[in-house]
Amino acid sequence: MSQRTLVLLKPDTVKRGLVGEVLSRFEAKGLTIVAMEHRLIDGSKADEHYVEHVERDFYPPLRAFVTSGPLVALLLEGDEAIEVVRAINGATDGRKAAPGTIRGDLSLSNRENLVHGSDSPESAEREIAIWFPQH
Ligand code: RTP
Ligand code: MG
Repeated sequence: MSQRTLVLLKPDTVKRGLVGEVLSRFEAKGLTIVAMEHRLIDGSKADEHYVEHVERDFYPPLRAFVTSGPLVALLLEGDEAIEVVRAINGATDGRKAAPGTIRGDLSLSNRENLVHGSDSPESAEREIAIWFPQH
């Protein structure tokens, strides 16, 4: 079933010059880029996106990280796109993520792990409304 999912190329991807590398993996898989925007977000936008995490101990440094520089927001579409993107991204902790995944190949961190992908159809709908309300 065709799905849409919200992906973020977090500020570490932009700072490290890996936007092309990461984007090309999604494109090569066959996912369609429906919308794409390069932007710097403030703390309130981060809180909205990470509403499920705002009370967690790890949230303050995560908030500082995602607002530390520009990121690239993507709206991707394709068959089973939500699960497919999370498989391409790999496990949250880059030190443990499998080789062949974005995080497994390119990140050595549990926080600066390059990408975000919606984790369910409900999350995708909520996050797409936040980042790409026109879609
Ligand atoms: P994402 O939401 O970014 O796709 O990643 P995820 O589902 O694999 O991970 P999640 O549990 O939703 O956590 C969101 C982001 O918070 C940072 N994080 N830091 N213990 C920690 O220091 C910790 N745990 C998570 C990561 O940047 C993670 O992607
Ligand atoms: Mg998540």
